[in-house]
Amino acid sequence: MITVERIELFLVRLPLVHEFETSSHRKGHLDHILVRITDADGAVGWGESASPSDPYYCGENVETCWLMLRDYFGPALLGRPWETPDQAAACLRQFQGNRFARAALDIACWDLASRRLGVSVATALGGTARDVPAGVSLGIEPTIDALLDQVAGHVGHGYRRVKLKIRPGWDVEPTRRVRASFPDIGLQVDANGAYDGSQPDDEVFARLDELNLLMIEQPFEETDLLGHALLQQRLQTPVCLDEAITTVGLARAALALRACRVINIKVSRLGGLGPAKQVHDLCRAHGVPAWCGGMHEFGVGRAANIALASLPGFTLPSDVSGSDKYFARDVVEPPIRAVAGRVPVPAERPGLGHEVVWSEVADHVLRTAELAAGQ
Ligand code: OSB
Ligand code: MG
Repeated sequence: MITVERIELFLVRLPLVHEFETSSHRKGHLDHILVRITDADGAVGWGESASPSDPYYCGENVETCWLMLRDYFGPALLGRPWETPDQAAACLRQFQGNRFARAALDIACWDLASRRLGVSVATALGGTARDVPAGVSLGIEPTIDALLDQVAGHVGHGYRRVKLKIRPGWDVEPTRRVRASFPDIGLQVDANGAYDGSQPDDEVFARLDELNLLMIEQPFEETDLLGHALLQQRLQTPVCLDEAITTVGLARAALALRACRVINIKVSRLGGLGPAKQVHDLCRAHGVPAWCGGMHEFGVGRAANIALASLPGFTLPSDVSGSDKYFARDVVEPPIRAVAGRVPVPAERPGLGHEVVWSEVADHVLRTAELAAGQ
């Protein structure tokens, strides 16, 4: 049995090497919460909450995550014995929602439990791939030429799949120009819900449908399964859902309603590796292609994404680029890097397979908190 006796929270700020703009906002640095758990034998596990600082992508933000971890999730896990990460997750079952916060502790429990067994998280999950195909997600740029430069840089670096952020007014033309300049890459777009779901006949979609895209991700808002189903009926291009799939039940509903033909599986959005694996298993059982999405994770969360993406149902390239795309310095060693567009899975190393470098955390930490059993 494993009993977590200490939980430390670290709010860490890393600057981005290149500003990132989506349909909703622009950012130059990221504040994520790193979590370190220590059990009664002194074994340690790390997790990350990759919640954005502001509630544009989802209802959570970094302060709600801090509060949930400090006042609810942390105290509910402390001092409660468990054997598997699924049992650890069950300690938080009485609480609703707040999945980005939940994911941090879930990842830390997977890391700690796998380290104790001397296996990697990838192996503990049932992952088999030795490396995973990685794609880059590119933000909205000031000009189409600047976007073309970004695509050229990443394709030159070996990436073979590119995702473009779109919004009304920045959609068909930039996508068409990228397609024309890079006819052979895997290309897809992500709207983060910026279009009006009552208009599935918007001609933008018919025009995007002609550009040989791998998918159109989350065109409408989070809860609009019907709008996505009506759009999917009109398109050859698969609709992919991201924000909409916050639970295993919603994944089941989306597939039953034919609201999408692809699912973006995110550890953070689903509240941990356990539920993310369940959505993976569902997609696999239905023959629905899946891929692993990202939230600009630091090395801890990124390593968890890579472990997940090593499962056999991830048949499309994932948003698991090398962390050098985002950060000059990351918090783990060895650094996470793509080689010829693929990221290696550290399947032979215990736990997440990338060790947290304490000095990097210390150099970038904004705030800490510590919870101990019996306090
Ligand atoms: O919608 O997939 C998204 C980043 C932050 C918030 C939402 C999204 C993204 C990305 C980046 O697209 C994916 C990555 O981590 O590389
Ligand atoms: Mg997305």
